Amino acid sequence: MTVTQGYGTLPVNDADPFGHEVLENPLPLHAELRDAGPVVYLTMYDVYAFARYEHVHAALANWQGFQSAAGVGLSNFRYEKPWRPPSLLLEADPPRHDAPRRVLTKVLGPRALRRLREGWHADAERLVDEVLAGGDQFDAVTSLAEPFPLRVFPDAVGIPNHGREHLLPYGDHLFNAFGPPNDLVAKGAPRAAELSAWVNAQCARDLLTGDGFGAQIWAAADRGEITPEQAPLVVRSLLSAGVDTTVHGLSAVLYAFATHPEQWRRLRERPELARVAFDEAVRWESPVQTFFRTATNDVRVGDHVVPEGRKILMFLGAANRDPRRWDDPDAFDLSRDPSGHVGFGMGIHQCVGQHVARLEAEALLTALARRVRRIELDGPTRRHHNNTLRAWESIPVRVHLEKSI
Ligand code: PQS
Repeated sequence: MTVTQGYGTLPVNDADPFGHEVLENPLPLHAELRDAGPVVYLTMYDVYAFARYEHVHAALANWQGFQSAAGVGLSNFRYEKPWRPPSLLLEADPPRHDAPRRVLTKVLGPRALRRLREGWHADAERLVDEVLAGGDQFDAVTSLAEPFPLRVFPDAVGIPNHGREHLLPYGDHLFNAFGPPNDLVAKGAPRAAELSAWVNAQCARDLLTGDGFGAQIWAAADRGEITPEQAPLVVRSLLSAGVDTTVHGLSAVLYAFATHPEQWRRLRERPELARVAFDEAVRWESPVQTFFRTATNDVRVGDHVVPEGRKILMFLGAANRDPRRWDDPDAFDLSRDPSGHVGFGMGIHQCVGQHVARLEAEALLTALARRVRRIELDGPTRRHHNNTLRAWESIPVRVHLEKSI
């Protein structure tokens, strides 16, 4: 269906991208939206959508034309009060965005992570040993993808042990809250205030250990790089965006290998492919599926105009499998170069934690590849539905062990 608007007929789609049917399997909607044209109007939410790689990439690279300060969820901060104080990174435009971003770029950069590398590899070996000691059948989500980030990341930030079970539910609600106020948001709402209060409390200077990411953010405030008022909100960004995302990214790569035995064999032959494998899984699965931008002026897209102040939904998952950009896009293939995927975003907001995520993936995959000859599905998988994240609740697997270790 199309409607007449401006210069021509604007493709229209009535689907609910946040409905359970689409969350269970978004791929058919993605193909429909990509094929409909460079921009599509979504009647259900009165928003525009980009699903082709070219246009998603171009919009993310153009922060002047497609802003974040009106929120990257459906809710437009120009008219609606955000459910929590806006993130200084995610929900900000330059120039306000830049100082907090510079601080995190350094705190989470490849150089800073070098001192964590050895410990995280040892932690991964220990976790894999523990899991395998329990037998050759386990759930890749609850035995590996959840426990590993929870074992290494909160320690690296430097928060206390008590209450860490709040991290995953907080993230789940946060990522639901970028979508419409549907049943998933309603399910999380009763605990939102309590979870938020706990997360906010962990950002105080006196709770954080002396050498973690949190303390380094406070040290940047001492140096005047950000203000002392900004420091707790920057710590909050780590606790918000650093846990669920990596859990679902690790689930994605484990699922990919459990369903592609020939790719697992390649990884075992060349464990240095672990990082490429993780990026290819991020492209293939797109753990962060969607977020919004807001047009800062009337923007022309092909024959159409997105009016100033309107929200545009970016379909990262659709862009990452756009056949106009990728050969055989549905194949999980370690021999492809996945760089340029938009699974971590693009441009000035591109995931500042991506090196942390890659280090976690590398540690876990190399530990697993050392001991496991083969990994396969061992029963029905179950998706976890979230308005933003493409997630798994359960991936039952069976492994065949390397005998010599
Ligand atoms: C924060 C940063 C990033 C924060 C959508 C949202 C996010 C990917 C997609 C995210 C959420 C929160 N990341 O700074 O609090």
